[in-house]
Amino acid sequence: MKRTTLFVGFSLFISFCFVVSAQAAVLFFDNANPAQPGWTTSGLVYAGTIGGVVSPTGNPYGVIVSSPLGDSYIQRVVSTLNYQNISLQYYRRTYAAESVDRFIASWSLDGSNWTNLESVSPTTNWGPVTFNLSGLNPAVNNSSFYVRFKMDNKNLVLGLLDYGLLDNVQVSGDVIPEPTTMSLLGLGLLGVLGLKRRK
Ligand SMILES: [Ca+2]
Ligand SMILES: [Ca+2]
Repeated sequence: MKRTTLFVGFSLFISFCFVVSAQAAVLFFDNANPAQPGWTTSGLVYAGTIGGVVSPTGNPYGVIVSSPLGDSYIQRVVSTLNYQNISLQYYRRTYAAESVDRFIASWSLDGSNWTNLESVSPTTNWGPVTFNLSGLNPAVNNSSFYVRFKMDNKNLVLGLLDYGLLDNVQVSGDVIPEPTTMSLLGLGLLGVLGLKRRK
């Protein structure tokens, strides 16, 4: 009985170590400055400020400027290789947009087919917003998971610009357990079960 308790305790300890080692790691983080490596843009995107708006995480931030003549966006690839339970967080708001306009965040596997994460009306609320992508298979263990942030200018009055403001984009995830770690854990559990059966 005492030995069984000891083994169960040991097994729980191993499981605990395993869980601790699976804590979230930051895979990507920056303030949406298109000059930093990895970002690509379309239209006009710059790192700075607009209209005296201050970011809760500090200036500058990414400013996505769309006009009735064309929308602007900023996008990048994030590698989630060897990671699962992916989550995406960022701060965002709009400036000088009309009620029909939208700030759109989306993901893609190939950079051409996009699925929206959110499409929000003009807002002065920075967030942050967080998307738990643990149920989204394409986001898991993928060397080329795309994210894109776009200001969708739907108001066709010429001369009116819309601004999407974006800051502190962060992708995080948990390390996918090594098969050997899982095997050792499994063997440990089998050992405990075997001991129990022998009693
Ligand atoms: Ca910032
Ligand atoms: Ca507009």
